[in-house]
Amino acid sequence: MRTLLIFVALLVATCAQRGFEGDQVLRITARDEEQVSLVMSLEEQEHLQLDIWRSPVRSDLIIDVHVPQNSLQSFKVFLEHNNIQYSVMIEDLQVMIDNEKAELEPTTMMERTTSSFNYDKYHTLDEIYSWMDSLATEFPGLVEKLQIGTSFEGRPLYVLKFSTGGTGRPAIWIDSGIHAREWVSPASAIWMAKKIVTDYGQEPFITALLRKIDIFMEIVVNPDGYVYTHTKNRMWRKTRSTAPGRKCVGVDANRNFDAGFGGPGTSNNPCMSTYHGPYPNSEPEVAAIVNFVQSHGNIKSFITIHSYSQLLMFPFGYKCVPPADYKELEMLAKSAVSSLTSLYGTRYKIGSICEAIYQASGGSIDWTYDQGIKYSFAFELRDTGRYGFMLPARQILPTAQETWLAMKTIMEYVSNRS
Ligand code: BPX
Ligand code: ZN
Repeated sequence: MRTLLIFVALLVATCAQRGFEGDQVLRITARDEEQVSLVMSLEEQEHLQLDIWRSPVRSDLIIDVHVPQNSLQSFKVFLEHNNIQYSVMIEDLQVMIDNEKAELEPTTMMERTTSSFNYDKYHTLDEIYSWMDSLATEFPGLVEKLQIGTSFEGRPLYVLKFSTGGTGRPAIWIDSGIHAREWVSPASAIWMAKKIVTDYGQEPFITALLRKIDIFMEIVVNPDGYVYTHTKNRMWRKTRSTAPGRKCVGVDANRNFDAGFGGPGTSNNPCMSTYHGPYPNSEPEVAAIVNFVQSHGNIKSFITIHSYSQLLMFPFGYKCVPPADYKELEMLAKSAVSSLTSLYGTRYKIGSICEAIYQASGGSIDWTYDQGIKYSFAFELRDTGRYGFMLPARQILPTAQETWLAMKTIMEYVSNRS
Protein backbone atom coordinates (compact mmCIF):
# COMPACT_ATOMS: atom_id res chain seq x y z
CA MET A 1 0.00 0.00 0.00
CA ARG A 2 2.76 2.43 0.96
CA THR A 3 4.73 1.70 -2.18
CA LEU A 4 1.58 2.26 -4.21
CA LEU A 5 1.11 5.67 -2.59
CA ILE A 6 4.69 6.64 -3.26
CA PHE A 7 4.27 5.49 -6.83
CA VAL A 8 1.13 7.58 -7.27
CA ALA A 9 2.84 10.59 -5.72
CA LEU A 10 5.76 10.19 -8.10
CA LEU A 11 3.39 9.88 -11.03
CA VAL A 12 1.60 13.06 -10.03
CA ALA A 13 4.94 14.83 -9.66
CA THR A 14 6.00 13.89 -13.19
CA CYS A 15 2.65 14.84 -14.64
CA ALA A 16 2.74 18.30 -13.10
CA GLN A 17 5.09 20.93 -14.62
CA ARG A 18 7.95 18.67 -15.56
CA GLY A 19 11.07 19.54 -13.60
CA PHE A 20 14.33 19.63 -15.50
CA GLU A 21 16.44 20.54 -12.47
CA GLY A 22 19.96 19.28 -12.95
CA ASP A 23 19.22 17.91 -16.40
CA GLN A 24 21.93 18.54 -18.95
CA VAL A 25 22.19 18.66 -22.70
CA LEU A 26 25.38 17.00 -23.86
CA ARG A 27 27.05 17.37 -27.22
CA ILE A 28 28.59 14.06 -28.18
CA THR A 29 31.23 13.92 -30.87
CA ALA A 30 31.40 10.33 -31.99
CA ARG A 31 34.57 8.98 -33.55
CA ASP A 32 32.87 6.50 -35.87
CA GLU A 33 29.55 4.87 -36.76
CA GLU A 34 30.08 2.28 -34.05
CA GLN A 35 30.09 4.94 -31.35
CA VAL A 36 27.03 6.53 -32.94
CA SER A 37 25.10 3.24 -32.78
CA LEU A 38 26.20 2.71 -29.19
CA VAL A 39 24.76 6.05 -28.13
CA MET A 40 21.65 5.84 -30.31
CA SER A 41 20.83 2.38 -28.98
CA LEU A 42 20.46 3.88 -25.51
CA GLU A 43 17.47 5.89 -26.72
CA GLU A 44 15.45 2.65 -26.67
CA GLN A 45 16.37 2.11 -22.99
CA GLU A 46 13.26 3.79 -21.74
CA HIS A 47 14.34 4.06 -18.11
CA LEU A 48 17.20 6.40 -19.09
CA GLN A 49 14.65 8.87 -20.53
CA LEU A 50 17.12 10.20 -23.08
CA ASP A 51 15.83 12.82 -25.48
CA ILE A 52 17.82 13.22 -28.68
CA TRP A 53 17.80 16.89 -29.66
CA ARG A 54 19.90 16.41 -32.73
CA SER A 55 20.78 13.18 -34.50
CA PRO A 56 24.06 12.77 -36.33
CA VAL A 57 23.84 13.94 -39.93
CA ARG A 58 25.73 12.98 -43.08
CA SER A 59 28.46 15.55 -42.63
CA ASP A 60 29.25 14.93 -38.96
CA LEU A 61 28.86 12.48 -36.11
CA ILE A 62 27.51 14.93 -33.56
CA ILE A 63 24.65 14.00 -31.25
CA ASP A 64 22.97 16.49 -28.91
CA VAL A 65 21.14 14.68 -26.16
CA HIS A 66 19.08 15.88 -23.22
CA VAL A 67 19.92 13.66 -20.24
CA PRO A 68 17.70 13.74 -17.13
CA GLN A 69 19.54 14.32 -13.87
CA ASN A 70 18.72 10.77 -12.73
CA SER A 71 20.55 9.14 -15.63
CA LEU A 72 23.33 11.70 -15.92
CA GLN A 73 25.95 9.89 -13.89
CA SER A 74 25.45 6.49 -15.44
CA PHE A 75 25.28 8.01 -18.91
CA LYS A 76 28.56 9.89 -18.46
CA VAL A 77 30.20 6.78 -17.06
CA PHE A 78 28.99 4.90 -20.11
CA LEU A 79 30.47 7.52 -22.46
CA GLU A 80 33.78 7.61 -20.63
CA HIS A 81 33.96 3.84 -20.44
CA ASN A 82 33.51 3.65 -24.20
CA ASN A 83 35.93 6.51 -24.88
CA ILE A 84 33.21 8.63 -26.43
CA GLN A 85 33.96 12.36 -26.46
CA TYR A 86 31.39 14.82 -25.16
CA SER A 87 30.99 18.33 -23.84
CA VAL A 88 28.26 19.96 -21.78
CA MET A 89 26.08 22.14 -24.01
CA ILE A 90 23.54 23.13 -21.35
CA GLU A 91 24.61 22.90 -17.69
CA ASP A 92 21.17 22.96 -16.14
CA LEU A 93 18.17 22.88 -18.42
CA GLN A 94 15.71 24.05 -15.76
CA VAL A 95 17.73 27.21 -15.12
CA MET A 96 17.47 28.00 -18.80
CA ILE A 97 13.73 27.27 -18.86
CA ASP A 98 13.19 29.49 -15.80
CA ASN A 99 15.08 32.33 -17.45
CA GLU A 100 13.04 31.95 -20.59
CA LYS A 101 9.81 31.87 -18.61
CA ALA A 102 10.78 35.11 -16.87
CA GLU A 103 11.12 36.77 -20.27
CA LEU A 104 7.65 35.75 -21.46
CA GLU A 105 5.07 38.49 -21.50
CA PRO A 106 2.67 38.23 -18.57
CA THR A 107 -0.65 37.00 -19.99
CA THR A 108 -2.52 39.90 -18.43
CA MET A 109 -0.65 42.24 -20.75
CA MET A 110 -2.36 40.90 -23.88
CA GLU A 111 -1.29 43.06 -26.79
CA ARG A 112 -4.29 44.72 -28.35
CA THR A 113 -2.94 45.67 -31.77
CA THR A 114 -0.39 44.06 -34.05
CA SER A 115 1.75 47.20 -33.72
CA SER A 116 2.14 46.91 -29.96
CA PHE A 117 2.76 43.15 -30.14
CA ASN A 118 6.26 42.20 -29.06
CA TYR A 119 7.79 40.41 -32.02
CA ASP A 120 11.00 39.84 -30.09
CA LYS A 121 9.36 37.68 -27.42
CA TYR A 122 7.94 34.18 -27.29
CA HIS A 123 4.18 34.03 -26.81
CA THR A 124 1.50 31.69 -25.55
CA LEU A 125 -1.07 30.20 -27.91
CA ASP A 126 -3.79 32.52 -26.58
CA GLU A 127 -1.61 35.52 -27.35
CA ILE A 128 -0.85 34.24 -30.84
CA TYR A 129 -4.50 33.51 -31.57
CA SER A 130 -5.61 36.95 -30.43
CA TRP A 131 -2.79 38.52 -32.46
CA MET A 132 -4.22 36.68 -35.52
CA ASP A 133 -7.61 38.25 -34.86
CA SER A 134 -6.03 41.68 -34.62
CA LEU A 135 -4.14 41.15 -37.87
CA ALA A 136 -7.28 40.10 -39.73
CA THR A 137 -9.23 43.03 -38.26
CA GLU A 138 -6.56 45.63 -39.01
CA PHE A 139 -5.99 44.52 -42.59
CA PRO A 140 -9.44 43.44 -43.77
CA GLY A 141 -8.72 43.70 -47.49
CA LEU A 142 -5.55 41.68 -47.24
CA VAL A 143 -5.73 39.14 -44.42
CA GLU A 144 -8.36 36.58 -43.67
CA LYS A 145 -8.34 33.97 -40.91
CA LEU A 146 -9.58 30.54 -41.95
CA GLN A 147 -10.19 27.53 -39.77
CA ILE A 148 -8.99 24.39 -41.53
CA GLY A 149 -9.72 21.88 -38.79
CA THR A 150 -9.65 21.10 -35.09
CA SER A 151 -6.78 19.67 -33.08
CA PHE A 152 -6.99 16.43 -31.11
CA GLU A 153 -7.77 18.36 -27.93
CA GLY A 154 -10.36 20.50 -29.70
CA ARG A 155 -8.43 23.67 -30.50
CA PRO A 156 -9.13 25.44 -33.79
CA LEU A 157 -6.46 25.13 -36.50
CA TYR A 158 -6.08 28.52 -38.14
CA VAL A 159 -4.56 29.58 -41.43
CA LEU A 160 -3.94 33.20 -42.38
CA LYS A 161 -4.73 33.95 -45.99
CA PHE A 162 -2.95 36.90 -47.58
CA SER A 163 -4.68 37.81 -50.79
CA THR A 164 -5.52 40.86 -52.87
CA GLY A 165 -8.45 39.11 -54.53
CA GLY A 166 -8.91 37.12 -57.68
CA THR A 167 -10.10 33.54 -57.88
CA GLY A 168 -8.12 30.35 -58.09
CA ARG A 169 -4.82 32.17 -57.84
CA PRO A 170 -1.64 30.15 -57.44
CA ALA A 171 -0.53 30.04 -53.84
CA ILE A 172 2.40 29.58 -51.52
CA TRP A 173 1.97 27.68 -48.25
CA ILE A 174 4.13 28.41 -45.20
CA ASP A 175 3.75 26.53 -41.94
CA SER A 176 5.48 26.59 -38.58
CA GLY A 177 5.13 24.99 -35.18
CA ILE A 178 4.55 21.40 -36.32
CA HIS A 179 7.01 20.37 -33.60
CA ALA A 180 5.94 21.96 -30.34
CA ARG A 181 9.32 22.74 -28.78
CA GLU A 182 10.77 24.50 -31.82
CA TRP A 183 9.58 27.87 -30.56
CA VAL A 184 11.60 30.07 -32.89
CA SER A 185 9.67 28.63 -35.82
CA PRO A 186 6.23 30.16 -35.03
CA ALA A 187 7.94 33.23 -33.56
CA SER A 188 9.67 33.88 -36.90
CA ALA A 189 6.51 33.18 -38.90
CA ILE A 190 4.59 35.74 -36.82
CA TRP A 191 7.17 38.38 -37.68
CA MET A 192 7.02 37.44 -41.37
CA ALA A 193 3.22 37.71 -41.41
CA LYS A 194 3.48 41.21 -40.00
CA LYS A 195 6.23 41.98 -42.52
CA ILE A 196 3.92 41.01 -45.39
CA VAL A 197 1.14 43.38 -44.30
CA THR A 198 3.44 46.31 -43.55
CA ASP A 199 5.36 45.93 -46.81
CA TYR A 200 2.31 45.51 -49.00
CA GLY A 201 1.73 48.73 -50.91
CA GLN A 202 5.14 50.04 -49.75
CA GLU A 203 7.70 47.61 -50.99
CA PRO A 204 7.60 46.72 -54.72
CA PHE A 205 8.46 43.05 -54.22
CA ILE A 206 5.64 41.99 -51.94
CA THR A 207 3.18 44.35 -53.61
CA ALA A 208 3.80 42.78 -57.01
CA LEU A 209 3.86 39.29 -55.54
CA LEU A 210 0.45 39.61 -53.92
CA ARG A 211 -1.08 40.82 -57.17
CA LYS A 212 -0.33 37.42 -58.64
CA ILE A 213 -0.35 34.89 -55.86
CA ASP A 214 -1.89 34.18 -52.47
CA ILE A 215 0.08 33.27 -49.36
CA PHE A 216 -1.29 30.89 -46.75
CA MET A 217 0.37 30.69 -43.34
CA GLU A 218 -0.43 28.14 -40.67
CA ILE A 219 1.56 29.54 -37.78
CA VAL A 220 0.84 26.92 -35.15
CA VAL A 221 0.32 23.54 -36.82
CA ASN A 222 0.41 21.73 -33.48
CA PRO A 223 -1.43 23.94 -30.94
CA ASP A 224 -1.98 21.16 -28.38
CA GLY A 225 1.74 20.44 -28.27
CA TYR A 226 2.56 24.13 -28.16
CA VAL A 227 0.31 24.71 -25.15
CA TYR A 228 1.87 21.68 -23.50
CA THR A 229 5.37 23.17 -23.90
CA HIS A 230 4.12 26.27 -22.07
CA THR A 231 2.31 24.50 -19.26
CA LYS A 232 3.83 21.08 -18.65
CA ASN A 233 6.89 20.07 -20.59
CA ARG A 234 8.99 22.58 -22.51
CA MET A 235 10.63 19.76 -24.46
CA TRP A 236 7.46 18.25 -25.94
CA ARG A 237 7.67 17.58 -29.69
CA LYS A 238 4.67 15.51 -30.78
CA THR A 239 0.93 16.00 -30.95
CA ARG A 240 -1.11 15.19 -27.81
CA SER A 241 -3.26 12.41 -29.22
CA THR A 242 -4.15 9.31 -27.28
CA ALA A 243 -5.71 6.03 -28.37
CA PRO A 244 -7.13 3.04 -26.50
CA GLY A 245 -4.36 0.61 -25.65
CA ARG A 246 -1.62 3.02 -26.62
CA LYS A 247 0.64 3.50 -23.65
CA CYS A 248 2.17 6.87 -24.50
CA VAL A 249 0.81 10.20 -25.71
CA GLY A 250 1.44 11.84 -29.05
CA VAL A 251 2.48 11.23 -32.62
CA ASP A 252 5.27 12.91 -34.55
CA ALA A 253 3.20 14.90 -37.04
CA ASN A 254 6.20 15.11 -39.36
CA ARG A 255 6.21 11.31 -39.65
CA ASN A 256 2.44 11.03 -40.11
CA PHE A 257 2.10 12.08 -43.77
CA ASP A 258 1.49 9.51 -46.46
CA ALA A 259 4.96 9.47 -47.99
CA GLY A 260 6.85 6.27 -47.27
CA PHE A 261 4.73 6.04 -44.12
CA GLY A 262 6.37 3.95 -41.38
CA GLY A 263 9.66 3.69 -43.26
CA PRO A 264 13.23 4.51 -42.17
CA GLY A 265 13.66 7.29 -39.62
CA THR A 266 10.38 6.57 -37.85
CA SER A 267 9.43 4.52 -34.83
CA ASN A 268 6.42 2.32 -34.28
CA ASN A 269 6.91 2.63 -30.54
CA PRO A 270 4.32 5.18 -29.29
CA CYS A 271 6.73 6.24 -26.54
CA MET A 272 9.42 7.38 -28.97
CA SER A 273 9.69 10.94 -30.24
CA THR A 274 9.48 9.86 -33.90
CA TYR A 275 6.40 7.64 -33.48
CA HIS A 276 4.65 7.68 -36.88
CA GLY A 277 1.17 7.05 -35.53
CA PRO A 278 -1.27 4.20 -36.28
CA TYR A 279 -1.90 5.11 -39.94
CA PRO A 280 -1.21 8.02 -42.34
CA ASN A 281 -3.06 11.25 -41.48
CA SER A 282 -4.23 9.79 -38.17
CA GLU A 283 -3.51 13.16 -36.59
CA PRO A 284 -6.27 15.74 -37.18
CA GLU A 285 -3.55 18.38 -37.47
CA VAL A 286 -2.02 16.47 -40.41
CA ALA A 287 -5.36 15.58 -42.00
CA ALA A 288 -6.31 19.27 -41.95
CA ILE A 289 -3.24 20.21 -44.00
CA VAL A 290 -3.74 17.30 -46.41
CA ASN A 291 -7.40 18.25 -47.00
CA PHE A 292 -6.56 21.90 -47.41
CA VAL A 293 -3.75 21.30 -49.90
CA GLN A 294 -5.84 18.86 -51.94
CA SER A 295 -8.98 20.95 -52.04
CA HIS A 296 -7.04 24.11 -52.90
CA GLY A 297 -5.47 22.40 -55.87
CA ASN A 298 -3.19 25.25 -56.96
CA ILE A 299 -0.40 25.40 -54.37
CA LYS A 300 2.89 25.95 -56.13
CA SER A 301 5.22 25.98 -53.17
CA PHE A 302 5.01 24.39 -49.73
CA ILE A 303 7.47 25.59 -47.12
CA THR A 304 7.67 24.20 -43.59
CA ILE A 305 9.70 25.79 -40.81
CA HIS A 306 11.48 23.82 -38.08
CA SER A 307 14.47 24.37 -35.82
CA TYR A 308 17.37 23.76 -35.21
CA SER A 309 20.49 23.08 -37.36
CA GLN A 310 20.49 25.84 -40.03
CA LEU A 311 19.49 23.85 -43.07
CA LEU A 312 17.37 24.39 -46.13
CA MET A 313 16.18 21.03 -47.41
CA PHE A 314 14.08 19.59 -50.20
CA PRO A 315 12.78 16.06 -51.00
CA PHE A 316 13.27 13.26 -50.45
CA GLY A 317 13.50 12.10 -46.89
CA TYR A 318 11.72 8.77 -47.16
CA LYS A 319 14.08 7.58 -49.88
CA CYS A 320 17.60 8.49 -50.81
CA VAL A 321 16.82 8.98 -54.48
CA PRO A 322 17.25 12.49 -55.90
CA PRO A 323 13.94 13.97 -57.07
CA ALA A 324 13.46 14.68 -60.79
CA ASP A 325 13.85 18.40 -60.08
CA TYR A 326 17.00 18.02 -58.00
CA LYS A 327 19.15 20.45 -60.02
CA GLU A 328 16.55 23.18 -59.99
CA LEU A 329 15.75 22.76 -56.29
CA GLU A 330 19.43 22.74 -55.45
CA MET A 331 20.02 25.92 -57.42
CA LEU A 332 17.06 27.67 -55.80
CA ALA A 333 18.07 26.51 -52.31
CA LYS A 334 21.63 27.78 -52.85
CA SER A 335 20.35 31.11 -54.01
CA ALA A 336 17.90 31.39 -51.07
CA VAL A 337 20.60 30.54 -48.55
CA SER A 338 23.01 33.03 -50.02
CA SER A 339 20.42 35.82 -49.52
CA LEU A 340 19.93 34.61 -45.97
CA THR A 341 23.65 34.66 -45.22
CA SER A 342 24.04 38.15 -46.70
CA LEU A 343 22.30 39.76 -43.69
CA TYR A 344 24.22 38.50 -40.65
CA GLY A 345 26.57 35.90 -42.04
CA THR A 346 24.55 32.98 -40.66
CA ARG A 347 25.67 29.86 -42.48
CA TYR A 348 23.21 27.30 -43.82
CA LYS A 349 23.67 23.96 -45.52
CA ILE A 350 21.41 22.77 -48.27
CA GLY A 351 20.47 19.43 -49.79
CA SER A 352 17.81 16.78 -49.91
CA ILE A 353 16.59 15.67 -46.48
CA CYS A 354 18.34 12.37 -47.02
CA GLU A 355 21.70 13.90 -47.84
CA ALA A 356 21.53 16.86 -45.46
CA ILE A 357 20.47 14.93 -42.37
CA TYR A 358 19.19 11.38 -42.43
CA GLN A 359 16.45 9.27 -43.88
CA ALA A 360 13.11 10.36 -42.41
CA SER A 361 9.77 9.05 -43.69
CA GLY A 362 6.28 10.50 -43.54
CA GLY A 363 7.38 14.13 -43.66
CA SER A 364 5.14 16.86 -45.08
CA ILE A 365 7.33 18.06 -47.95
CA ASP A 366 7.81 14.57 -49.38
CA TRP A 367 4.05 14.20 -49.51
CA THR A 368 3.51 17.61 -51.12
CA TYR A 369 6.28 16.99 -53.64
CA ASP A 370 4.69 13.68 -54.63
CA GLN A 371 1.40 15.58 -55.00
CA GLY A 372 3.09 17.68 -57.68
CA ILE A 373 4.10 20.67 -55.57
CA LYS A 374 7.58 21.04 -56.99
CA TYR A 375 8.87 23.81 -54.74
CA SER A 376 8.61 21.96 -51.45
CA PHE A 377 11.16 23.04 -48.85
CA ALA A 378 11.93 22.57 -45.16
CA PHE A 379 13.87 25.09 -43.10
CA GLU A 380 15.74 24.23 -39.95
CA LEU A 381 16.34 27.65 -38.35
CA ARG A 382 18.99 28.73 -35.82
CA ASP A 383 21.13 27.69 -34.15
CA THR A 384 23.64 24.89 -34.63
CA GLY A 385 23.67 23.78 -31.04
CA ARG A 386 24.67 26.48 -28.60
CA TYR A 387 21.11 26.82 -27.32
CA GLY A 388 19.21 24.42 -29.59
CA PHE A 389 15.47 24.57 -28.88
CA MET A 390 16.15 27.08 -26.09
CA LEU A 391 17.14 29.81 -28.54
CA PRO A 392 17.08 33.11 -26.60
CA ALA A 393 14.27 35.50 -27.48
CA ARG A 394 16.81 38.15 -28.47
CA GLN A 395 17.58 36.00 -31.53
CA ILE A 396 13.98 35.94 -32.80
CA LEU A 397 14.20 39.12 -34.87
CA PRO A 398 17.53 38.43 -36.56
CA THR A 399 16.40 34.86 -37.25
CA ALA A 400 13.11 36.01 -38.77
CA GLN A 401 14.75 38.78 -40.80
CA GLU A 402 17.41 36.60 -42.37
CA THR A 403 14.92 33.79 -43.03
CA TRP A 404 12.61 36.26 -44.74
CA LEU A 405 15.33 36.98 -47.31
CA ALA A 406 15.52 33.29 -48.19
CA MET A 407 11.73 33.10 -48.27
CA LYS A 408 11.56 36.06 -50.66
CA THR A 409 14.05 34.44 -53.01
CA ILE A 410 11.92 31.31 -53.18
CA MET A 411 8.64 33.21 -53.51
CA GLU A 412 9.95 35.45 -56.26
CA TYR A 413 11.23 32.49 -58.24
CA VAL A 414 7.97 30.61 -57.80
CA SER A 415 5.82 33.59 -58.77
CA ASN A 416 7.83 34.16 -61.95
CA ARG A 417 7.03 30.60 -62.90
CA SER A 418 3.34 30.62 -62.07
C1 BPX B 1 12.51 18.13 -41.52
C2 BPX B 1 11.66 17.98 -42.60
C3 BPX B 1 11.43 16.72 -43.13
C4 BPX B 1 12.03 15.61 -42.56
C5 BPX B 1 12.90 15.77 -41.47
C6 BPX B 1 13.13 17.02 -40.95
C7 BPX B 1 14.04 17.18 -39.81
C8 BPX B 1 13.30 17.39 -38.51
C9 BPX B 1 12.57 16.09 -38.17
O1 BPX B 1 13.24 15.12 -37.75
O2 BPX B 1 11.35 16.03 -38.33
C10 BPX B 1 14.25 17.75 -37.39
C11 BPX B 1 13.60 18.59 -36.27
O3 BPX B 1 13.19 19.84 -36.74
O4 BPX B 1 12.44 17.95 -35.79
C12 BPX B 1 14.57 18.83 -35.12
N1 BPX B 1 14.68 17.69 -34.26
O5 BPX B 1 15.29 16.69 -34.68
O6 BPX B 1 14.17 17.68 -33.13
ZN1 ZN C 1 11.06 19.83 -36.26
